[in-house]
Amino acid sequence: GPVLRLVLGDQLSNALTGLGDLNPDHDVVLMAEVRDEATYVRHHKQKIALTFAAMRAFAARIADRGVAVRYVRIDDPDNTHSIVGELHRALDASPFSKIVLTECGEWRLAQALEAFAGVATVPVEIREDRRFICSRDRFRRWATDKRELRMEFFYREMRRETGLLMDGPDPEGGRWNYDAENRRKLTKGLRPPQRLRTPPSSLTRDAIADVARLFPDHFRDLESFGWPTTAEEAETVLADFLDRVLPAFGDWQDAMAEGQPWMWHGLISTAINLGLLDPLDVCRRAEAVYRAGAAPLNAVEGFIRQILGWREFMRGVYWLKVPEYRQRNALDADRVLPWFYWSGKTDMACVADVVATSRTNAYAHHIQRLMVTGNLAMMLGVHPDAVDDWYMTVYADAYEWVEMPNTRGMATFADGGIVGSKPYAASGAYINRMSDYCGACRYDVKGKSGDGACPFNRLYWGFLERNRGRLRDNIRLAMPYRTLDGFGEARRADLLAEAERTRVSLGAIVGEKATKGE
Ligand code: DLZ
Repeated sequence: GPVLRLVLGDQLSNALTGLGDLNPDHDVVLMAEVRDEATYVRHHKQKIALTFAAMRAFAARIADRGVAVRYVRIDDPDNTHSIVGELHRALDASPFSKIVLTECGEWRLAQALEAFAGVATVPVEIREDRRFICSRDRFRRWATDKRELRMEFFYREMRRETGLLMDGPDPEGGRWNYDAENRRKLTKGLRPPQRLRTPPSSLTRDAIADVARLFPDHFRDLESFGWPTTAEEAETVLADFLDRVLPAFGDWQDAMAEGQPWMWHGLISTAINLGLLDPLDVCRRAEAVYRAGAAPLNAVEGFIRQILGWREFMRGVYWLKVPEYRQRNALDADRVLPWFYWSGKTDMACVADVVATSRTNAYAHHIQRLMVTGNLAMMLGVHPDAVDDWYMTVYADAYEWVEMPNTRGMATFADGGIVGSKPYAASGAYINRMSDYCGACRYDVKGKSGDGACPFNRLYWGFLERNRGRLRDNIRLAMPYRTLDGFGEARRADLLAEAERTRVSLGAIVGEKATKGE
């Protein structure tokens, strides 16, 4: 009999397992734009417009191939505005012998879909999402006998399994990791290449107009929308990156520059996360550029590590640890998120620039997210729920499975050391080394204390002192704690007080857990 097949907004791939044995003669594909998904956080308007535009284009594509699509638009008067509600409504409208789902990316919605499967009047089959390189089971098997989960060892396993950048049993070039060659600072006058952004199609312009009309209170700007919304558009962005940008990606992977949001980054995370690009294919294509001699190993290895290593590792950790992971607050952080995270109104030049690009582009690159906003939130002691809410809100590529291990794990150490082996706390010296932000900043990056000194410096030692009981035994922090111990008790008390004054003056006070975007 006819099968109803649900395709979610981030499952826009022809190779989706749930579409595998689709019978175009009588099956129906259900896609639904619903308020539950569009408002469970106050997503950046670009994220909603991107999702709706990509969903509509995907639906039109499969309808062209003769597949019946039940497409529920956001302004449909009968819309129940939840995925489960739309499944029920589809079942009421016509008979189906079975429902096929593809396992969903976020625990929140997975719970709802599993509950639905338990009560539905027809059988519900939930299929594995094979768009990832490492299955959840495979990751679980890798993780079982490990005392600690370290990305680097997972990544090597994935390299061996996929054969990516391998030279027989050995890593290409003799080393697994060329990270040390990925830390060049931006030299004066060096400018990143002009980037190819995708001009909105008429379908995308319609979605943008719908979002402007129906989600006026969501976060920030639609004007600069330039994300690919179809597989073809995404392919164009990828091809341009591989051709012109990848060769220098490695060198400046961790560099930051004022007013340069893209640097040499791929700008394909939104497309991969929606299903428009396949991660393994992206890695193989990058490898081919290296094999053709058109990009150096440090660039291609660094790029592949982000996708084959980090992205897969994040997803594996998420599904291994959720839902308990969502409650973790290992450093007992209890402060509100300062308002400048939303407004960008701060004299810290680095933070102002990162918030500005987040507002305008729904994007910031990994070092901006990790070492500026993430590092600051950790040293301020902002409650992890508020930090997660901010990242989920502001970034077009944010899904909880990747956002949470990055934020609660990597950036703020709120997971207590599952993702990273130590907190990535850093003073202004790191930002100064990796960027051009500090030169014109009102704060003095060399200053250690007082109102004119860089707040990252004023927070750093106090952060370690405040968390002495929790972090002192971490061997990777032995050096800084030895330095701190050498300061003596009186100076340590001063540093703690200095950090506390800085937290309060920046607005990180004790209060309600989550603040919401403007
Ligand atoms: C992100 C998103 C948004 C904004 N809207 C929808 C929607 O209206 N319908 C839909 O099916 N999916 C949407 N999504 C993506 C879902 O939130 C995503 O599938 C889940 O979070 C699981 O990863």
